[in-house]
Amino acid sequence: MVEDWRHFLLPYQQAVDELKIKLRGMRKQFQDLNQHAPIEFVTGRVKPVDSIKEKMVRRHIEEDRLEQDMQDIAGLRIMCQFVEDIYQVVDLLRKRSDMTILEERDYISSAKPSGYRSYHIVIEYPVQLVTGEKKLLAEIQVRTLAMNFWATIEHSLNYKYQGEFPKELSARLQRSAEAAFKLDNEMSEIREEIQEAQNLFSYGKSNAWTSQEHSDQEQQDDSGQK
Ligand code: 0O2
Ligand code: 0O2
Repeated sequence: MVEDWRHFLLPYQQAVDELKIKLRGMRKQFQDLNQHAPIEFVTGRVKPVDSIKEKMVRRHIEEDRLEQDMQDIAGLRIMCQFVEDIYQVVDLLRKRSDMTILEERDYISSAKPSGYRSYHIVIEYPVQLVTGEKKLLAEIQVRTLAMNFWATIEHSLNYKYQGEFPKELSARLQRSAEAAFKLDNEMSEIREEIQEAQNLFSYGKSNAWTSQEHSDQEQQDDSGQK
């Protein structure tokens, strides 16, 4: 029996916090190199206790097998602009020495029956505790903004219908999943053009910063003279 959930989940919270910083750091490094960042934004959460308990019942997971059999107690989500970015992010994760990839599930090339698309990676991640190192499992979901939009909507509808969607709604969700995927493919087609525009935009922004800093400097110099 897990007597103290707060104590049990503390290492998972540490893993989520650390991984959020590391993954957000990857985005910053691309920006620093003036390169297109394959990561748009990162979220993360520790699965709420009620959801853990519900999944244990649904998946017939015994409490003493929880750490091994529930892979998404620590969950990270990486949102990307383009489908190509997803595979770049996955490649980058494969090369990291601070985590070990145990499983990969590609629901992009083959969507789930619901229409859900995402790339799932299960990692083993070591957290350093005062009692020593603890290796735990975490799930990283990598998806485009369009895939995320669809999954978020479908997830909230799931709360209402408990997965038992009326036929018509289920068909609409599948059609909208296909529409989202079509949008992703269209965006991929014009990816280079979009990225050129984004580079120009960020160049403009960095110039604005330079002139702002320059004008701040000028003001300081001015006030220094006075
Ligand atoms: P709902 O109802 O779940 O959609 P920070 O800036 O890091 O302090 P941030 O980014 O505002 O905080 O939030 P955080 O904690 O990073 O992200 C929390 C949101 O991400 C939650 O949504 C989670 O649902 C969602 N999330 C991220 N990763 C996962 C995952 O792997 N699985 C699931 N199910 N959800 C995930 P909300 O806002 O709580 O609302
Ligand atoms: P939550 O709310 O994220 O905690 P599963 O059978 O789905 O429980 P499995 O097959 O071991 O788990 O892993 P899978 O399918 O690779 O990943 C499960 C997670 O992917 C889910 O977690 C969801 O976050 C997401 N997911 C999978 N299928 C769908 C779907 O059809 N719609 C949406 N919106 N999300 C999906 P949980 O634990 O089910 O929920």
